Amino acid sequence: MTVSDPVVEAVVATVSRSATEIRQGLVGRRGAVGEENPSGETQVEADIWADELLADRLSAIDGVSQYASEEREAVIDCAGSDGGGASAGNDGDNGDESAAPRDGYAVAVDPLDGSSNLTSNNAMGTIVGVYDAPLPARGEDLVAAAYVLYGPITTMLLATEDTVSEYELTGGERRLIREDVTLPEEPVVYGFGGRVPDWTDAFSEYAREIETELKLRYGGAMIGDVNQVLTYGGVFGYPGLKSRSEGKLRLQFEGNPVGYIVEQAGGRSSNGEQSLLTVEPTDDIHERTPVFVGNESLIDRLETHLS
Ligand code: AHM
Ligand code: MG
Repeated sequence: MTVSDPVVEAVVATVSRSATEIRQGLVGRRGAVGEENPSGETQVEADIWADELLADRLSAIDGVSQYASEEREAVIDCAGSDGGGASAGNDGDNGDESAAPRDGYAVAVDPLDGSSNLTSNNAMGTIVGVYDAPLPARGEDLVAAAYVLYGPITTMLLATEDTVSEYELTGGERRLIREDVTLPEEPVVYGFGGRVPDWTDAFSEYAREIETELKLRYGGAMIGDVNQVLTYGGVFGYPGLKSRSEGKLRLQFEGNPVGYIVEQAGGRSSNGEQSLLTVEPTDDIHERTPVFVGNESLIDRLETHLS
């Protein structure tokens, strides 16, 4: 099944093909490189490699005006002045990062979400948001969002304005396995990030309630945990912490795309107060935010606790 918008289809097809390569290329790229990403986290070789691979390919697509990633400081203007694709190396000399964006969609990527799981060989993901607005943009400006889950098999969840679909990715091809993905009505699982002593009292009270009702599933990669919520129903959250009120996850690369997918599947997203999709971004492309996604009733209760 192809997506009706040709630019979105080109982005999705490119990510599908790249995912197979990324999966294979992880072998031998598990080590840290001694660098930090713009959010101050240790990069592994695979983070940089996956970012460069996706930047080269996604920025070359006609109709993609900007590329941004968790692993690079600045947004790349993909067109420059001559309308051609950007040079997308990760060395600070990547494309024209100052020119005004051309018309088209902006693509924001977390190339390897949960890459610290490479050390222990657990699940990871790739997240993509396609925005119809220059970055940083509101979640409401998304026209599509997708994530790849590198689990026992490689799958993709794709949300467009019409529907949410699940695919298996093999040999660069994507095969539809589930149409109209919707959150199950009866929630089963939960997973919350951050250390318990670092949680606020209000969030701790909510978590204590949820613990008595649902089953803990937390794997250290948001995409793995969110995919369980979409499969079984429940709630995933990375809250604001006492030591860092903005939490850990990034609005443009993680919160908005995952919020969009969960909302399109019939659930809710929140920063603790309002839908992530309605949050007005600051001008920091790497802005962090508390992230909560899951069944509507569970997110409503969370907001009551945090208000
Ligand atoms: P990353 O994109 O830099 O890998 O970080 C994001 C990940 C999320 O996938 C996950 O939910 C969270 O960090 C886990 O953090 P923690 O190790 O604090 O539980
Ligand atoms: Mg991430």
